[in-house]
Amino acid sequence: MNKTIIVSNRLPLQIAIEEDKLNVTPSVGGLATGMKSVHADGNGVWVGWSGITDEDLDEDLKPKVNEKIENAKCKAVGLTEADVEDFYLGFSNRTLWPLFHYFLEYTKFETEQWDAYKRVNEKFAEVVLDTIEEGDTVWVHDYQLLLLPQLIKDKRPDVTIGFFLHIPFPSYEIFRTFPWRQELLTGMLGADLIGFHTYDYERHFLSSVKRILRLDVNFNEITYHDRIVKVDSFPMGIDYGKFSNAALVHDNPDTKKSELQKRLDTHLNEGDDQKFILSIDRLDYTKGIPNRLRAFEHFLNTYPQYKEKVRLVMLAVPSRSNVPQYQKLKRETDELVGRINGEFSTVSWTPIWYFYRSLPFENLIDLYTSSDIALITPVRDGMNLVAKEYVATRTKQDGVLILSEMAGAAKEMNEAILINPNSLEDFATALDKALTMPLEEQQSRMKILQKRLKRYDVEKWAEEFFKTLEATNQIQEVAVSK
Ligand code: GDG
Repeated sequence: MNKTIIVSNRLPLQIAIEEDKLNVTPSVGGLATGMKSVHADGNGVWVGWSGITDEDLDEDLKPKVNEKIENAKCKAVGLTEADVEDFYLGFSNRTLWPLFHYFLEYTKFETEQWDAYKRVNEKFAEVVLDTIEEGDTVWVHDYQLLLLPQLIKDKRPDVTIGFFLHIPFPSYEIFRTFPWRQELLTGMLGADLIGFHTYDYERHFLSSVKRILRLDVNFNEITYHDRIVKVDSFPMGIDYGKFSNAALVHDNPDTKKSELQKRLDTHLNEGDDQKFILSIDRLDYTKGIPNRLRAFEHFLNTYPQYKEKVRLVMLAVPSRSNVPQYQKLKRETDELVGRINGEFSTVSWTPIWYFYRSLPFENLIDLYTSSDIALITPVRDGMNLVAKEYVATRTKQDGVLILSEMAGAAKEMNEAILINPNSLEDFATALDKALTMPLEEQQSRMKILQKRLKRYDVEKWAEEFFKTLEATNQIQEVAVSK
């Protein structure tokens, strides 16, 4: 039976070794969350790194770890400490991530790290090539593996390959600054179908292909050697049912309340017009956290009537804390929260509740369902699934989403209040508008958003991608037989 091989940097699980005991938990993050149902449904194998370096994996424990990985329908790619340092923390997160999110000032171009990137992409290729059988389809994910499609195609031209980029593809003017721009583009062109979240990212990619590689581009098809590579946009959805059902269970009076929910309820009941504004992100400079905090301060100064009436509940999930820019961001965030709380707090009110940790899924639902407003304001974001998850949990269709125009999700969520995350004025006006929005308007906006997200959920997204991949294959066969 033909299978789908999903390939991503990390496997959708985290393995911790504590005193010779293995602890396996599902990973947090957009990709893992999104692909979970696709992987569980199909006859698939997921190839990726387990999160444990070769050096940390004891020979005695190895068989046990591999068994756990295989039981989860996964196959591990072994990475050394040097690989993690130079390929992951280095090239992926200090070159490609900032460059593709328009943070040129954070972008480092180091040949040694580029070499590590090539080396690790080859390691992935080896495992994938070992796993492929005739008729299989390979679906490669994200910016850590941009060279992988061509490495597979070189050895197995018969295999159908899809590639999806989860982050923005930057405009040509940004991309052209990248020293190995040709290699990266040709690496991606090993795929038969290349998918992006939005039409803009697709357009930027095609423009780079035309101008850097000087290839023929016909609408969204690229002629590359004797093949046709199709490029399209597939806005990623969420597992809508999972979030809306969890919210329904949460709302049921018979469901036991979590400690967090009890605390939230206590504060919500303190005053009739106490409102919660929620923000959830990985602690990443692309997510616009300092801007949001400064804007919240500006809002409290501009609209002092909201003092003691609103609270910003901010969950920042630790991420890439070995990269210096993330450490700097952590310090800046801590300082801003401290300063704003110091400036405005009263004996009975703390304006910002700040959690720097990852929370279990149930607590995430507590936060989504208890918040009157979601304030999701990245300065750049490929899509942003948190915005979609918030909408899915609003069982009574109340609540307002304030969303940055710079998130890919904004393209499909016009009924949210869209703002420019660099404008303090936009923030303040949007917060005031959200806090005074009549319930009927909240509900009419929410209903449209929910209908759209429900129809185009993550399964539909994967289905559309596969359908297009299949169709691309047929174009290929026609082109070859001509
Ligand atoms: C990348 C792109 C694109 C967050 N905190 C907790 C938690 N989460 C879950 C959320 C959500 C996911 O993590 C975050 O997804 P995002 O899409 O918001 O952001 P990235 O991690 O940056 O993802 C992004 C995505 O890939 C998919 O293509 O949308 O643009 O940057 O699902 O629910 N989950 C739990 N506890 C937490 O504390 N359980």
